Amino acid sequence: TIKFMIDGIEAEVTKGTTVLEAARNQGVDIPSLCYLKEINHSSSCRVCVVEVGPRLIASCTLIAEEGMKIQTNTQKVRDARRASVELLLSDHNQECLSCSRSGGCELQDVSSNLNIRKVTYTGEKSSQEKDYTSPAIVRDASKCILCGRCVGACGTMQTVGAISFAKRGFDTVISTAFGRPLAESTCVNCGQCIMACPVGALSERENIDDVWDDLADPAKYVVVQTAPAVRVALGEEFGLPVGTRVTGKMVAALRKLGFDKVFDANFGADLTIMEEGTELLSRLGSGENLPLMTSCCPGWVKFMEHNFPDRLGNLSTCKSPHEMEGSMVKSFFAKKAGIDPKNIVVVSIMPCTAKKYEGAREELSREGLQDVDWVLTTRELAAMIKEAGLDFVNLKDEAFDNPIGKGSGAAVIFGATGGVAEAALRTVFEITSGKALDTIEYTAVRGMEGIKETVIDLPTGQRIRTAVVHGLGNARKLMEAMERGDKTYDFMEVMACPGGCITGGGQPIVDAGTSERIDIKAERAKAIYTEDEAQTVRKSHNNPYIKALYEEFLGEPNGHLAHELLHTHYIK
Ligand code: HC1
Ligand code: SF4
Ligand code: SF4
Repeated sequence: TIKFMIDGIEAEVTKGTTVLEAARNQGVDIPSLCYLKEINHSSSCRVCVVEVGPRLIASCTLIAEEGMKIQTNTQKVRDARRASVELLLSDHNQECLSCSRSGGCELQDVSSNLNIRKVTYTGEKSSQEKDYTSPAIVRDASKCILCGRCVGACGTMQTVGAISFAKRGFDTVISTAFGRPLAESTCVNCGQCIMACPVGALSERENIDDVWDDLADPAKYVVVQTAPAVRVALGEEFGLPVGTRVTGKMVAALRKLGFDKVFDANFGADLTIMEEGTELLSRLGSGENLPLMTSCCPGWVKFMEHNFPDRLGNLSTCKSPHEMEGSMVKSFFAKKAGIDPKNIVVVSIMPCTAKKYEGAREELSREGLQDVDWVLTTRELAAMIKEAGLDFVNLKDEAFDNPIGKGSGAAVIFGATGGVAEAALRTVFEITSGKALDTIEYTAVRGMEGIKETVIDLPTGQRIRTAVVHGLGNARKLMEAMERGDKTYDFMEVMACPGGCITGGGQPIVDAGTSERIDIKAERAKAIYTEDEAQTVRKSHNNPYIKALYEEFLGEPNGHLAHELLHTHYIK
């Protein structure tokens, strides 16, 4: 450790700590904008300056040294910070009242905390370009403050690099290669750039009004389903602590919004396990297309299409859970309820922006009908609840509708990295052994390590060498190791977002300061596993409604009808 002085008080920190971190640990809140832990350290905004001797230095890149004397709150420091923020505001589209980030904007917070009351500059503005081409992500350069946080998320963390700095000086913008529309770029729609953006320069393509319109149309039967990860994060939009489970309130709210049926995508997750588990066993048998790679993350699927097209045959042919469920709503349920599938609208509430892209994919439609019609993010659902004036926190818990409303514990853990693998192993092991398992928790695939491995020995003598990876940067590493022949697996779970869907690009946005203090991934994951433990049925194949679906309608897993309705091929 080393000792140094902050505002006349001695601080002891481990060597290598930045002054910004040290001060914050000490309870001194230095404002910042471009700094995002583990993602961006460009010190470009100069809002976090401190005085060291006669000099003003950005504290986010300044490493604390023995005996250093730091002043964080002098007239000179305050003036410099204000000048930096005023400069940003001078070239900022200040339509705050109608901005999607209003109330949750870091630039608003910093300007307000620095008591900035007027911005005198009235000169030329830089790029005002807006890009609405992507079905998932909207870019608005007029709001961009060039902090580079999105570039760090997309380039360094995800290794996609769809957006980066372009041009110079006053003309500098964050853009795609050659300024192409985002829809034509290598962007995989993961939304991690939105999560990193401190302002409203990146946001999801909103479909709230599309859903309100369908709800208001008496000719339409509107069904909603909710992803596993939404229930452990939605509460944050209403001030509840990170990691609060709000499943029952969420269902109650959806019913009050006017949906005709409130189904659970967890049912679809159980169905995926039945299909994908069977697929895994058959590939193990034939030895073809191993490792089997999960295909429920549309960000990962698109990443494969751009970067590893020769490996597309390894992807599971299973549609993702909410797509399987959409397909079941428009076939099995429609038939049972006597409704023409043409009049059914399926809305998915997802923690994810890429699901908007997935929902519109041609491969996920049948006879001219998409399996899923609209995808709303967790944030959009919160906006609808607020618009409807519901007192969310005080809603009484309600239960999902049947026959597509029950999911097992294995289904809910899909929301966290490792969950799909664990759910599959719970089922595959039991199916092959023919007897019930006592230990059903595969802890080796849990947790936040980038790449996790485990080997499962089946009673048949077969082995499943399993890898679990989250975050596309880690996925690329693993793929390259496999291409080199350094690694061999039979089964691979990949989720594009770090931590899995719990930190998907459609989840409540957590500002940079809060994400330093609270381990968001860990808290939401804990809630996911608690939700699993709270279920009486914890294995997909034991879900009574899944059994009934196969008995009454589908026949066998991977059977003829299942193939027609629940599987697809990505062949880009
Ligand atoms: Fe996911 Fe999935 S887990 S992809 O992360 O397989 O979005 O939550 O709904 O479809 O079930 C997302 C979450 C979600 C699907 C499931
Ligand atoms: Fe990059 Fe993901 Fe944003 Fe696309 S959505 S620009 S891939 S971070
Ligand atoms: Fe969407 Fe989940 Fe994939 Fe992220 S990990 S892109 S939230 S499906």
